[in-house]
Amino acid sequence: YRMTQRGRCEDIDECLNPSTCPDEQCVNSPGSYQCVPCTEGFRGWNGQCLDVDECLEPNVCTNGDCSNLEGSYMCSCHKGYTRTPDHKHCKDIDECQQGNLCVNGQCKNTEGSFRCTCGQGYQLSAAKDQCEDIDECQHHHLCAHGQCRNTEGSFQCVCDQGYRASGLGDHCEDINECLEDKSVCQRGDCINTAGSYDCTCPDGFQLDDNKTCQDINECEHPGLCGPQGECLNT
Ligand SMILES: [Ca+2]
Ligand SMILES: [Ca+2]
Ligand SMILES: [Ca+2]
Ligand SMILES: [Ca+2]
Repeated sequence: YRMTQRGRCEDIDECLNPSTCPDEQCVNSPGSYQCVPCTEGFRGWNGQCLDVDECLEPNVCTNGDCSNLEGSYMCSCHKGYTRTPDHKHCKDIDECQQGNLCVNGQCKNTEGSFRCTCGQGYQLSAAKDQCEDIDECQHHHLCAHGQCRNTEGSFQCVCDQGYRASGLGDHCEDINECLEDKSVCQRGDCINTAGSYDCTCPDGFQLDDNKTCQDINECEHPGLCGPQGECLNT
């Protein structure tokens, strides 16, 4: 206290002197004062508590942008990152846990992003977040002697008659009918051709619908064994 001009006692406000509480908040009271530490997020300066600008500190809001708040701060996170519940940090989003990415492939989480590795028959979509079926029929000369049909994750050759799909399934191969069925020309000789086969018939046989050798019934020709003979077809 101090004496006023009128002779009364008056409280001295010690807090008017900045050096009273240089690093804390100064709280004046009748006849006294108190230096009170500032709460978190504030720092004492000449008896007052001032907001700390946390955004000026290094490594605040890594992978995001820092906004200073009175007594606090907040992070706005970059793409691929999300705020922690206290809004004070940015952490990587594990996109692979979302379940709808990299379908038909494998999802690998990375810091700030993710990566799809696509299985055979699939390619990365333009947005790089999915694996799309490759339309093999559009891009390659496949299925010679047949028609290419795109399927999910693969393709199929639908072969012309006389052809069948090769072991790898990428083209159509001639069927060697002469090897598959030794009796295909019956008594004739079989000659394989591309997409078909030919039969050549021995004497006494004729080609029937170009595919089998049929015995010729010579006795159907009248007068073959003369008036006295009887014709016996063999
Ligand atoms: Ca602050
Ligand atoms: Ca990630
Ligand atoms: Ca396909
Ligand atoms: Ca053939």
